[in-house]
Amino acid sequence: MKNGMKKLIALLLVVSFLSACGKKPEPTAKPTEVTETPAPTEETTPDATPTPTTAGRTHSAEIDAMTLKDRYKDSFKIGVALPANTFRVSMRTEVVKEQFNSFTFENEMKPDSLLNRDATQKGYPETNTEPVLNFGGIKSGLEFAKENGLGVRGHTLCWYSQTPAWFFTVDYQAGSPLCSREVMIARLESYIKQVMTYCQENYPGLIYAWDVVNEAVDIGTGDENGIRKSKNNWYATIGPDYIEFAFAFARKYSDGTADLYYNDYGCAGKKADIVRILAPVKEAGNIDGIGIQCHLSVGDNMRNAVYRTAKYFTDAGYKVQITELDIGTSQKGDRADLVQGMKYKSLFQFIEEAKRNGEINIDSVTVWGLYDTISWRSGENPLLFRMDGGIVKKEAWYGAMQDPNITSME
Ligand code: 9MR
Repeated sequence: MKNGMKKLIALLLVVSFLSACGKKPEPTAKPTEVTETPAPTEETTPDATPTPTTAGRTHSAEIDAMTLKDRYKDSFKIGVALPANTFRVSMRTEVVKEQFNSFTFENEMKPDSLLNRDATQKGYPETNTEPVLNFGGIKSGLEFAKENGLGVRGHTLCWYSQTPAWFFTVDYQAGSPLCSREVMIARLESYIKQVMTYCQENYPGLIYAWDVVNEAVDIGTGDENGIRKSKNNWYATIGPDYIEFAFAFARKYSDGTADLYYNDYGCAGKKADIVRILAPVKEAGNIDGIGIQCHLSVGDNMRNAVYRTAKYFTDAGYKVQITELDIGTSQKGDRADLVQGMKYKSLFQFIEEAKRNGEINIDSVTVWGLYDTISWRSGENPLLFRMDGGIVKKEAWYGAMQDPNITSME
């Protein structure tokens, strides 16, 4: 078969696959970007020293020998979300140490993990504005980071989700009435003070960014200003200015070694609202950056979802980080892997180039999980590695490395 014909057939296969792709709804983080049928825009460059991958494709031995953190060392940190049990599994820690220089606790640093319910309830009323916390669940991860030179993203101090209902009631008992605005402001201050102080005193300089407030913008079902109301006990007790209080307390107790972030999903569709809602926080000097989560799908346009959004926030005077990257696909098999790799390549190309040009002020990119079967979206295989006898690189990893054998998508 002639080369031109081969390319045409490959192109048709990719296009037909993509048009067959459906998008699954995500529980808390829905991609809102426009879905389009992307077409390859680059020529495939054959490599002189190819090595086989699990998909039977070939990749450059030079790229195989590199790691993500080294590839991007002059541009941004490369992070990964990890459950704390990772630190007991050497197969996982080896890959983490090799490829990444930052991590985020997937769940263990959230209020429902750090709050000690029994001690807080037993201590009431003395604990009324001083809840008791337990840091046992984050110790091994913080030690791992310290020993191996990784930075940590602190996720997350104030969120409507994964914060127990009992924390908001008058006597810390589930089912009791909600406490007053004044008491809840005091509890928020105490919580933020305790978490930041523990980390700063025991692991100085280790945490380089805090997600102070997570997912507070809800266009559609939020209040008249677009602030999340539904199932949001922070809003129910304090009111919409809980966002301002959280950032003010974070600034107050910060030793200055970490940037303070607002973090959200679907940023492409609500970027103007986010900037509008954060304006008073910025005015007060209490925020440094905006985290663009990036729970995406192969049908999303990376230019819109990532580049334009990051540029918008940069232009509004914020630093940006990609905080929870994953790109799901509803398809399985080698072709699906390849298409996903192309999407990862587009995303990394856009942001590396925009960083180089000074268009976006980004210093960290975090993927939301190490390998597919332990992802929160495991049904959509959204990550860079898969478990296959060991932790194996996918086309997605080669795409993230901008392997010339993978074509970019937009
Ligand atoms: O990945 C996390 C998953 O293990 C939890 O069950 C889930 C519960 O809310 O939270 C996931 O992480 C979320 C993150 O903290 C904030 N943005 C959306 C993420 C995916 O839901």
